[in-house]
Amino acid sequence: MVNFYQNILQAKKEGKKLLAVLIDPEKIELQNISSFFEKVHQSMATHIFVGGSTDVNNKTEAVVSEIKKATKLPVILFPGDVSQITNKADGILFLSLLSGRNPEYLIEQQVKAVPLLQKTKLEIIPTGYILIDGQKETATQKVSNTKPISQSDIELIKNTALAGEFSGKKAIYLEAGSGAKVPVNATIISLVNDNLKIPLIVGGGIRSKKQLDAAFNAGADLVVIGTAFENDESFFNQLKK
Ligand code: 1GP
Repeated sequence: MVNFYQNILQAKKEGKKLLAVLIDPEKIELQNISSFFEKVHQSMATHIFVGGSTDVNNKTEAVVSEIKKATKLPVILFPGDVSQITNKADGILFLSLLSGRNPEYLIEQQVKAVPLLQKTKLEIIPTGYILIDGQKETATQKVSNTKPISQSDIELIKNTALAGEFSGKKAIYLEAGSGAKVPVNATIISLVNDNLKIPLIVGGGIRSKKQLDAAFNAGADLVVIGTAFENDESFFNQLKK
């Protein structure tokens, strides 16, 4: 069986950068998925993440099934809550919101997920999720009822990431929030990367190749982009292989 986490570790070792396209089931129509993937396949995308803060119409499973028909890229769940778990994907970022102090997203949702996960073969990737201020109140903040860490509180961000690593997380995700005005800045990425041994995922508000390269150059191992692809499919042209 493919071990997606091992592939991420291997890429990190080789300095090969990874790009995940984030698909929010609430924002994509099933009939548009196959044409969307024609563009994805011409781009440098290496992973597909599926998830959103909410999925009121329970579309996740149908969307993942359609994505699996359209691509061989690994499909990893990036769930806002337990309702977004489906065995149709390949793996799951088992997120714990370390920047917040809301037990629901630190441990409650995770406990509720266990009976579901035990019935699946999803590869589980324990991930410390750190919300950072992207100068826009995002859905993640509202739904989780937590405050992001200010980009100026760089020591707190580093210490939170390391607390995640020391407690056994296998990856850290620095998140400015979907549609953030300002992505996580290079100084933060670089400081966290210098201190961390595990892979570093960065996302939120990245809308140009320049911003993508800046995140990679600062030390992100895997960058996640959603909104830029939803709003401007020509963005794929900037990211051609
Ligand atoms: C959100 O990090 C991801 O969880 C992607 O953010 O939609 O702003 O690209 P964008």
